[in-house]
Amino acid sequence: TFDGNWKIDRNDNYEKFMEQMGINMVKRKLAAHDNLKITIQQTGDKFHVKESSSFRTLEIDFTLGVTFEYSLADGTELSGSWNMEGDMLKGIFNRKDNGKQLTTTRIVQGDELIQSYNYEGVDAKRIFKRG
Ligand code: MYR
Repeated sequence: TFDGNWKIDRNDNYEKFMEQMGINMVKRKLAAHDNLKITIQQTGDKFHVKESSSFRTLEIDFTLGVTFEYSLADGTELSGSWNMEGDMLKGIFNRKDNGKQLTTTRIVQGDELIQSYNYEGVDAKRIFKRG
């Protein structure tokens, strides 16, 4: 289950990923230490996610398979959806500014939530611990 409070523990290749996304160096440095916390509550195929970081606090509701809009902290707008594939959440989103695809997955492994990202050939991970 994805339910619970998750705190960022470490990143893998996240700066390269943000660079591929076109995010400038100053913002990348800040974002690499954004102190991200997410709280996930799943009810059937509906999810409620609270996100808080040094940039902002917001709450997101989505239903598996249903397209919704999501803005990144830098204002980049995405549109897409999450689906469940076995134990994995798989998200396919498109940037509204250039139409390019960003894919992301979430999986719980042991006591960690691992979120992976791919954009234009660059992969990254952010790894969260319960907290
Ligand atoms: C959620 O489930 O938390 C809300 C929807 C998330 C949509 C996709 C997230 C992609 C985040 C990419 C971060 C990139 C920073 C350059």
